[in-house]
Amino acid sequence: MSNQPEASVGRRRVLKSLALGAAGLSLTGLTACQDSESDSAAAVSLVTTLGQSTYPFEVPPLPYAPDALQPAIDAETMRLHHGAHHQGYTDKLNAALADASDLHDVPLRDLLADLEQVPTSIREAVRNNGGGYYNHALFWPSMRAEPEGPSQALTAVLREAFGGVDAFKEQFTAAALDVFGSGWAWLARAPNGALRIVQTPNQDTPLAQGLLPVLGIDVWEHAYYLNYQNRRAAYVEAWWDVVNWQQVEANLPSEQR
Ligand code: MN3
Repeated sequence: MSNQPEASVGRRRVLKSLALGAAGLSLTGLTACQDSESDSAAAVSLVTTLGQSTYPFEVPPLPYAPDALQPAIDAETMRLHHGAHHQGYTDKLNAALADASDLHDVPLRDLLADLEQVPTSIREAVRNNGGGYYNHALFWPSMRAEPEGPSQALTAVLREAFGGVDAFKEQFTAAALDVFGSGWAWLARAPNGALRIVQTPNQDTPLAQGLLPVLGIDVWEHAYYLNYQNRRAAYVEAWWDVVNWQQVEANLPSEQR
């Protein structure tokens, strides 16, 4: 999982067990998927790679053109959301951490999973802007133009956990519409491997709940207001058309794939 030095073994052990402690779901058909030529076979778990990133943080480039997800997400929203909002969280996160040199080598996932280690003077800034940085870095690659549907393997995972792909989408959509004010809805994974649908307010992350994110939708108004105004339901419905299911599958730990 990590090439970091042994400096924070205790915390790392906790997080490692969080990442690797699956065993909950026994899943069929997943091995075959790993040998296929599909996108998911080549995709890397962003949950792993992003979580290991350290200060200073940089906004990852959009993995597609700003207009690529039209009509679900318009180009202007994408430019503002990525270029202004995500950049803003990133700049403020870096500013908050600039003088906290003892945190510069702490992986982002560890910071967000254990905010108690962050000095109180910058804790809220790290919580809000670190979460904003992390959540959006997961969000962009979780979408793509003309996506393929879920693989047979992922379909089996979602059937076992939620009763089927459609049932999962219904439950996830309900959670997204039920977020009061600004926040996110997530498919996330518990330490025992169980998959859950959860909500986070503002820019809080599933990491702070002891969960690993798999798929999230941003339901802040800045994610949809230009195109959909207050019609969050229309945005969520259109968003399903651009979900990158191969990235979703890649974000599951390897023992679930
Ligand atoms: Mn946003």
